[in-house]
Amino acid sequence: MAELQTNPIQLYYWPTPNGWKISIMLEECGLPYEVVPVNIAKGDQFKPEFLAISPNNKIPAIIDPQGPDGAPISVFESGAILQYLGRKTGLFYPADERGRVEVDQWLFWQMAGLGPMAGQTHHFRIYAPEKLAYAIDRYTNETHRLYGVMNRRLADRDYLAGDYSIADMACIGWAKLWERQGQNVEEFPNLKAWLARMLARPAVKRGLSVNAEDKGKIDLATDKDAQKILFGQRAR
Ligand SMILES: N[C@@H](CCC(=O)N[C@@H](CS)C(=O)NCC(=O)O)C(=O)O
Repeated sequence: MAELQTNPIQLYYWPTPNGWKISIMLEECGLPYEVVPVNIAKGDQFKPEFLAISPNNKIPAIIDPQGPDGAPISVFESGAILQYLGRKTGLFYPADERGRVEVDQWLFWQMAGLGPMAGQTHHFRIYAPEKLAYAIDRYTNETHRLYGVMNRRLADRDYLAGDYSIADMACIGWAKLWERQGQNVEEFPNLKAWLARMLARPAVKRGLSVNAEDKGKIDLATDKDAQKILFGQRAR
């Protein structure tokens, strides 16, 4: 794939579960890319040049200088980026309709379920200045339910949808943080085995380690300025 992509893809990124989806996919596909760090704790996501490609002020986003018909294209929303890269490369995203629908269901399940719910679980368990029992229970229980869904799905298969796909890639970064979500992976043996399978993949290891050192630059649980930037947002 690298030989077809002569100009690197620009990956607007910070090392978080949503950012990892794309660093993992780019590593799996062997596509050349350059990381553009977007420090979301410092407000880089509100810079006009970033908003021009990611109007929702969130990472990840990409610019592919070799987009459709060879013209540049930018893409935001991690699920849309995964689908775009899957279509572009023909990798990890089946071309046949049945296979594609299978992957789409589990990709959207992650995008609308596991990601947002586990994100709220992190928020109320770790970052919220007040420990609100109702919110903690609500999101911890919902994350538990979602882990159960995934565990059942994986009872008779190695991957969420057909072969290893973008649906699995979307879930890895979230599921690996099960402890922070107040979960016990021992309750979900099929998910545990899947996670071990995913984390053993060299490209997943590389994807998860992209700019890992940046992670340590923010402690969202204590950094009041970062909390204000990330948790107090209103329409601009
Ligand atoms: N639905 C979006 C969610 C992305 C998202 O939540 N990104 C977070 C980091 S994991 C972010 O950039 N937050 C910055 C902000 O909210 O200002 C996607 O999947 O791309």
